[in-house]
Order: sequence, then C-alpha cells, then structure tokens
Amino acid sequence: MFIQSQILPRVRVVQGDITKLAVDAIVNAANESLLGGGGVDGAIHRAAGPELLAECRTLDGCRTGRAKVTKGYRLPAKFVLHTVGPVYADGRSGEPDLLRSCYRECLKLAAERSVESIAFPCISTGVYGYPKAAACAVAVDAVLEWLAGNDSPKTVTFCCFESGDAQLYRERLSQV
Ligand code: AR6
Repeated sequence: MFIQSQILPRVRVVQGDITKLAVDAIVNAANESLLGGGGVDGAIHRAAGPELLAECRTLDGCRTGRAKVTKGYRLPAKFVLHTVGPVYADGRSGEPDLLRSCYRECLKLAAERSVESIAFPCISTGVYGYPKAAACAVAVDAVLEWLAGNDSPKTVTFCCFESGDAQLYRERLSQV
C-alpha cells in the first residue's frame, strides 16, 4: 500500500498524439530496421524531420525487445527511444517477455540519461497485433516494477491514441 501510494502519482494516462507531448523522451514502436514505417513510427519521423532518419541510419537496426536512442530533432521531446515490440503470434512464442523487455530497456536507457519524463505508446498493439488488454497488463506491470526500484524517470506517461486503450490503462491502474 505504501509503495503504491508513492508510485502511482508518477504515472499518468493521456489520450492523443505522442509527437505533441512535451516530455523529455518519447518511445517509438519501431521495426528492426529502424528506418521508419507506418503507425506511431511514421508519425514520429514526420514530426521529427529527416534528421531523425539520418541518425537512425547510423544505428545498424535494433533487435526485438531491445531499444536504441536518438535525439528528438523537431519534436518537443529531447530524445526518442526506439524499441521493437514482438509481432504477436499465439502468445506462447515469447511475446510477453519480449514486450516486457521493450519497456524495461527504454526505462533503463532513459535513466542512464537522467530523463525525468518519458511517454510510451501502446507498443505492438497496432500492426504487430498484440491483444490490447494483454499488452496493457504487461506495460503497466513492467513500468510499476521499474518505478518501485528506480527514481529515474520521475514520471511515466502512457500515451494512448485510441480512447479504448486509455480506458484499459486507467482500469488496470485502478486495480493495482
Ligand atoms: N501517437 C500515439 N500513439 C499512436 C500514434 C501517435 N501519433 N499513431 C499510432 N499510435 P503501431 P506496432 C498507436 O502499428 O504494433 C510500424 O510500421 C496505435 O493506435 O504504430 O508496434 C513500425 O515501423 C497503436 O495503439 O506499432 C513497425 O513496422 C500503437 O500506436 C510496426 O508498425 C502501436 O501501433 C510496429 O507495429
């Protein structure tokens, strides 16, 4: 109870476009090439400008479940943490561990850069087909676990593009 009362004020849920958020770092749900795509990846590259792609070309891709960092360029955010969520097959092919790893790796990179505020989209729940409620449970549990053991980042935003997703996150957080 004590731990939850300390942690929950550090978490918020917003509905909207992650490229507009004035946080220190936003997370991109990318693919292993890190060379752009559709969904939130496309939106982030459009908003950041071509310098983002130029830096991504120097990174040599990213494995599923891992993360790499770039600057934010024309975004309000100073950093973009590019992570690659799992493509959902049947839920028994390592997807939950890989998705949990995306959240942890981003939080670790953020902490190493003393990032105070970070925002996550709903990784893997678009093109990659991860069931939304199951992905939400993994995301919330991974973030709360990290916050319980670490002072940085100070705040975590779950940025949901769709209102149904925001509802799922609010419900999950109200249950912890
Ligand atoms: N702000 C916040 N969330 C967004 C935005 C936005 N501007 N646009 C979409 N979403 P997806 P994935 C949400 O498909 O499933 C790309 O082509 C969307 O509603 O972007 O991890 C990459 O290059 C959904 O909840 O990412 C990869 O090839 C969430 O972002 C592939 O898609 C994730 O949907 C990655 O697939």
